Amino acid sequence: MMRKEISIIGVPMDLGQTRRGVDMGPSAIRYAGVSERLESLNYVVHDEGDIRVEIKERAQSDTESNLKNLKAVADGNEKLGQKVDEAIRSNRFPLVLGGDHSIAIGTLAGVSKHYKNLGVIWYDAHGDLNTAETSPSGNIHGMPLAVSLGIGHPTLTNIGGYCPKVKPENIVIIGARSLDEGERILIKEKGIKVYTMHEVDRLGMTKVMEETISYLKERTDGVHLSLDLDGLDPEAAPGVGTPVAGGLSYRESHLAMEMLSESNIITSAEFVEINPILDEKNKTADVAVALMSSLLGDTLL
Ligand code: 4U7
Ligand code: MN
Ligand code: MN
Ligand code: MN
Repeated sequence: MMRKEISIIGVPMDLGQTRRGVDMGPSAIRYAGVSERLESLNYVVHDEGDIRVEIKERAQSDTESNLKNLKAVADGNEKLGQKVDEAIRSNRFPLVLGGDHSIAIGTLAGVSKHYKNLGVIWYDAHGDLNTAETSPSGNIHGMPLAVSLGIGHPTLTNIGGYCPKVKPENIVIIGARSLDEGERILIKEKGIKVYTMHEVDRLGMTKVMEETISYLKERTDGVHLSLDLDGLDPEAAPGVGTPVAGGLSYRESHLAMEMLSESNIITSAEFVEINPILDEKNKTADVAVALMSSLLGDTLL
C-alpha cells in the first residue's frame, strides 16, 4: 500500500567507493525540486535532512580485509537503518537519497524488519553481489545486495541487529550488464532472477515489468526499489561514478516506474549513485526526480 506521507532521508555517503562527489547526491536531488514535485502529487513530504556520515579524509581503511572504510560505512548504515525504521513506524513512505549504493545496506536493515517476505527490485548495471573475497575493487558499494542476503563481513550483514534482510527468491535485478565472476556464480547458486540488458532488449520493458510485478506479488508482502542511476544509459544519466554503456533508456525507465506505480507494490525506495561533479547541469538528479515522480503516481494526464 502506498503511503500518503513521505519521509525523505538524505545520505551523503561516498565511502563505499573511491570517486569524490557522490556525497553531494542528496543536495543535487533537493536542488532538482524533489519535495515540490512530490507535493504537487498531493503527498505530505517530510524532508528529514541528512544522516551524518564521516568525512572521507578521516575514515580509516580496514587493514584486515579487502573492505574500504568498513567501520565508517557500517556506522552510517546503522544510523540510516534507524531513520528508515522510524519513518515506517510513523506510517510514512521512506524515500532515501544517496550517496553511493552501500547505503542500501542500511535502508534494507530499516525496511525489512517490517515485512515477513520483503521483495527487492535492484535496478542497476551491476549486481552488487560481491564479497571481500570476490570484489575486484574492495569498494563496499559493489556488495550491498550480497550483504543483504547475509553474505559478507559480519559487521555489515548484522547491521540493524538481524540477518539476513532478504531471501534470494524475492530479488529481481533489472538492467544488469556488468557482472563479475563471483557475482555470476552467486546468481546461479542462489537462483536470483535477473533481467540483463539482453532480456530487456528481447522481451521489451513492458514484459519485463509485467513478469517482475507478478513474480513479486505472488511471494512478497512489500517491495523495496533500489535504483542505481547507472542502470540507465550514460546518455540519460551521465552523472554516475561507474557508468556502463548500453543501458536502460529514459523512456524505458519511466515506463518501469509507471508500471510499478500502477501495480501499487512498492513500499519504499532509494535513488543512489548520483555524482554531481561528473554530471551535466544536474541532468542526472533531474532524471532521478522525474523517475520518483512517475514511481509515486504522476500519470501525465
Ligand atoms: B554500484 C564492481 F568491479 N563490480 O565491485 C565492483 F566492476 O553500486 C563495480 O552498482 C561495482 O555502482 C559498482 O567494484 C557498484 C566493479
Ligand atoms: Mn551500478
Ligand atoms: Mn549499484
Ligand atoms: Mn556506481
